[in-house]
Amino acid sequence: TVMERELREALVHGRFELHYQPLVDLDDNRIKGVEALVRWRHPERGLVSPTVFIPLAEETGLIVPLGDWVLNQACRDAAALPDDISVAVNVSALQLRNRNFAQGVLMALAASGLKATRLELEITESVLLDDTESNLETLHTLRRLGVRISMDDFGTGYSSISYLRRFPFDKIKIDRSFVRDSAGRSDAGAIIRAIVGLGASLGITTLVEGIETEEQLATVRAEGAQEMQGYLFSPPRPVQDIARMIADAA
Ligand code: G
Ligand code: G
Ligand code: MN
Ligand code: NA
Repeated sequence: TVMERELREALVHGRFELHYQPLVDLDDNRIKGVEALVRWRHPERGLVSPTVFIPLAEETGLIVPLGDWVLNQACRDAAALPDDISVAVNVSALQLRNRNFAQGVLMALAASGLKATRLELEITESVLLDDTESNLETLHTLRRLGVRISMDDFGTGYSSISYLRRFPFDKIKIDRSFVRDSAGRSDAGAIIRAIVGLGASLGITTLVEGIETEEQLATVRAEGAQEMQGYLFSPPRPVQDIARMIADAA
């Protein structure tokens, strides 16, 4: 297709860029880390959202070289941020299934000088659905090296909870649909409270995604979540803007 050809060209010509969204500690409102979110700088269409091209990149296998670029760029950008700021990178199923994935992560860390403990990999349930044993093995290898593993979009799939038994995730990212759907309801927060409790009993940090209002922030704070992410604090921004935000807060 036309878009597939354009994606290949964009890779060759370096037309992707990363924006970063803060992950915020609910105790002190400080930025603990940032999530890398890829955008495509298209010559005619402007900045294209990953929701448009990631599915095609996954179908065509282009996600493997694109994901490798994302990993390397994110590690380089993070290495220039203060030492106590981590960077979270989204990983697709096809990337993890690749035999050389762990090696690629190590190379990105070595090339950038970023400590493994400052890198978080975000995995969705769909990533664990296929080829499970070798995927889990790869994740264990990376975790032994100090890389942290987060379960992204928690609660949107069918088996989120059973995966918590199969792999020792470091963080649960509660999907933003739970916050959205809780607005103005009397049971607001009940599900978030339950997931936070589950995380706590397993020693897993919980972050709530998609915080857009002060009311939602108050709810997740009251329910005991440790971290939040959302437009209320900041949308994804270019790395220079994020670096300035971090410096201004220090
Ligand atoms: O950045 P938001 O702005 O629109 O991202 C939309 C979706 O694209 C999210 O589900 C996000 O996880 C996914 N996404 C963003 N960047 C990457 C990336 O580098 N790799 C993968 N696999 N998915 C990404
Ligand atoms: O990786 P994940 O699927 O969680 O991707 C994060 C997505 O959520 C990105 O598309 C990002 O732009 C989006 N996002 C981040 N904060 C908010 C928010 O407060 N509200 C909404 N609706 N989307 C958000
Ligand atoms: Mn994510
Ligand atoms: Na998510």
